[in-house]
Amino acid sequence: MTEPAAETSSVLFSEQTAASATIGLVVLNNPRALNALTLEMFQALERKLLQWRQRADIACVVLHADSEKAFCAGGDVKALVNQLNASADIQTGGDFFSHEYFVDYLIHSYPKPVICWADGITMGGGIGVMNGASYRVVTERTQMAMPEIAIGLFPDVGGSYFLNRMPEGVGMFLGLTSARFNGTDAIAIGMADLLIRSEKKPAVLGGLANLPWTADGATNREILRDYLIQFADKVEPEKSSVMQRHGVIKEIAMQPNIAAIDSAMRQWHGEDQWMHAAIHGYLSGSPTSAHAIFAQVSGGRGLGLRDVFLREWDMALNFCARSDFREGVRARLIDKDQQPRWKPPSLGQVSEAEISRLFSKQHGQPERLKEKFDQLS
Ligand code: QUE
Repeated sequence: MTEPAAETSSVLFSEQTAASATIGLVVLNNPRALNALTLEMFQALERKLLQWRQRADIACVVLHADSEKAFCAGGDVKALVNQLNASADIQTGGDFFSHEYFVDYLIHSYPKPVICWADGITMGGGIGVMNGASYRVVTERTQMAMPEIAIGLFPDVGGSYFLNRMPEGVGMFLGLTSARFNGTDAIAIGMADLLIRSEKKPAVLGGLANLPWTADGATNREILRDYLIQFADKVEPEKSSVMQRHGVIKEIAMQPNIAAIDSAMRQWHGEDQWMHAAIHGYLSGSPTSAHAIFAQVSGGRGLGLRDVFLREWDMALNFCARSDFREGVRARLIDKDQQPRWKPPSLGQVSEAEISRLFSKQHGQPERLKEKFDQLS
């Protein structure tokens, strides 16, 4: 039987109970904003995921959306920037990002298997909630990107971690260009586990409650893998648009500094539409973000996930306080004039001092977030 959905209407929770276990279902339901995640949605997710984590009868959790268009376009940065502009209090940003990163980390460290059904647009903060799931499912409609450079931000939600675990140069390139990638690409670069055609979703989710669940999370993860694999398409990594271009991506992105990457981006001339769109994404993005992203990704190489989220939290607050972030959100999502006035307007004018400042801990250590992380282990 299925219990009725409850809690905030922008995230719906329900439970499906069969003989051996209960499945917890989460539906992102903010369709006017392509399911972009608000503070209230993160708070509701946190409450429910913490409850389900303690419940012996919950065998597995599913994150999905009912939309054909989007699983999740990101964090609701439009709402965030409107609030920042209205309140002048930087802790508005601190609160938003600590809830976002805590939910992401909670999913990464969840003791029960989590399925994320990432059908349609899955970008930025959507990738953040997807990435920690045990089974990241993409479909033939999945469109992914880390597009933060376009809004003067940086690929947060663990980007310092997962961009460094892609094939050589790919993470740096995707983070600097906001290039789109599809489900086949996601599997080829390690950002998804299974490609299942979207029309199979009712059958896949409908069968979950009747699997032979045990009391052990690790066993359940295996049971679930064997089940999901039956529905999956075989993916040929050589069909990946990203991996077909791995040679040129490495030539551009594997450079000792951002100035060298910038030259390589500008020197690329070709007919390839995918590369063209990617380089346009870089060239129209914030130069300050570009410089910071290089430092973020190259400096994030040795960090564990917990340290990554704590560092990104400091960065995010600095971006809220002073950077191109508000201007980028204004230009892309509020006024939609697509004419961000980046300050400074070119990479050569970005000072090292400004980049150091963006990594500084001037807003204090994220003590509260640290404590919450510690309570999970
Ligand atoms: C870059 C981004 C985001 C973006 C556009 C970018 C992002 C995000 C949204 C978004 C989309 C629709 C909405 C909304 C936000 O757009 O992270 O509130 O209704 O969430 O170029 O990083």
